[in-house]
Amino acid sequence: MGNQLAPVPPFMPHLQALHVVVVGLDAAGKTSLLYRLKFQEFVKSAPTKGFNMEKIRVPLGGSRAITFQVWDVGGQEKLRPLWKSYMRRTDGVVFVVDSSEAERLEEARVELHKIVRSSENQGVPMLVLANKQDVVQALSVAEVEKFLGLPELCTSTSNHIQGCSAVSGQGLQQGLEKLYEMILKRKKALRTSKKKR
Ligand code: G3D
Repeated sequence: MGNQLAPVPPFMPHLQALHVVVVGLDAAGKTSLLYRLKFQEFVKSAPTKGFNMEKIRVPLGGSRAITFQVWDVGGQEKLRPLWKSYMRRTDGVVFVVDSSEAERLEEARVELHKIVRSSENQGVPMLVLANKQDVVQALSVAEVEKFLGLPELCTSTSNHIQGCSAVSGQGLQQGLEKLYEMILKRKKALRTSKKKR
């Protein structure tokens, strides 16, 4: 799988390096997804254990790149201030969900809603990746979307859900393209509103 995203519009040269925080419950597949993006293959990894375990730079062609910073969420209140401070400076958020574990979707929903509602993240585009779609008993994207209550999230934050698999790579490119598009749109809107002031 390649990493050819739409070219950066010339009016946004500062967008050459985007910073995106990747969050989700432990074992959702965050590290596997990033390795898939970086190496274009599935790399077996040990589940992240709460702390900031990975920072991965994915080239997008030319001098552009997205730096992904991975955090686990849920069950470790002590770490929350730390990743919240990263969220403050991020261009976008990727929230990874394990679609094959219906019993953990409620926990994921609570964390996702906390993130979207927190003041640091107002307006920051969010891509929800319904991962592990290759697993036979995985819930469909529509089911995951409903479980997570995404349609209820009526905020200024733009969001998009994409089904994917770190094993096959399916869906990842489309998800990233959508995230990229949402980030560009927000940057453009912010610039326009600044100019008007
Ligand atoms: P984390 O970084 O979110 O903690 P990992 O999660 O990337 O370490 O993945 C946790 C487990 O899920 C790993 O298996 C990994 O191989 C598996 N996994 C990740 N993504 C997918 C996927 O898309 N499909 C399938 N079938 N499995 C996936 P183990 O066995 O090491 O726990």
